[in-house]
Amino acid sequence: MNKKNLKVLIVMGSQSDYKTMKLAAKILKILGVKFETKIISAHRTPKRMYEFSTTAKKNNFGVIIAGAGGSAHLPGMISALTSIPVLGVPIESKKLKGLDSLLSIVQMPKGIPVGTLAIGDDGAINAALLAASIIANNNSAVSNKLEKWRASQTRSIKKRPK
Ligand code: RP5
Repeated sequence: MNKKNLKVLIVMGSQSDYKTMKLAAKILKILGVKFETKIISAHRTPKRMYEFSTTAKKNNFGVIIAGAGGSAHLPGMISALTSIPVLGVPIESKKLKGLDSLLSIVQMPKGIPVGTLAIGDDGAINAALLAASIIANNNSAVSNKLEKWRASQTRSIKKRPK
């Protein structure tokens, strides 16, 4: 494993999750983090999930961001198959507004962790920022870009409302 060049794997259960998960990709691009995106469904493509999860470490992935909606077992199942940190993004579902996704992802029984972010777009963006922070531990270029991104966000907040 080359710790300096670790990549992020962004996975999602369905094409329909991409409108949210592409926000994670956008942030990683800005921060200069190498990443790949894939559709992997725990229930529709279980063999694909097994294959990617069990080879992710040797393929130099350092963090996995997994977005899933409904009965969202994808992040937990991936975490069961690899010790790479897994960040779960609960997709906002139509019927229950993502509460189903959130509870499925956040309530992992002890032993197999999933770092769970907020429901929907905010969760996808924060998952990317958190993934970048983890990658930044061994990558000074990403660390510098992350510091600059934060400083720019701070500067963008006006002192008074208009
Ligand atoms: C989950 O089912 C996916 O993560 C998605 O959020 C949800 C609905 O999928 P589609 O029916 O839109 O393909 O597996």
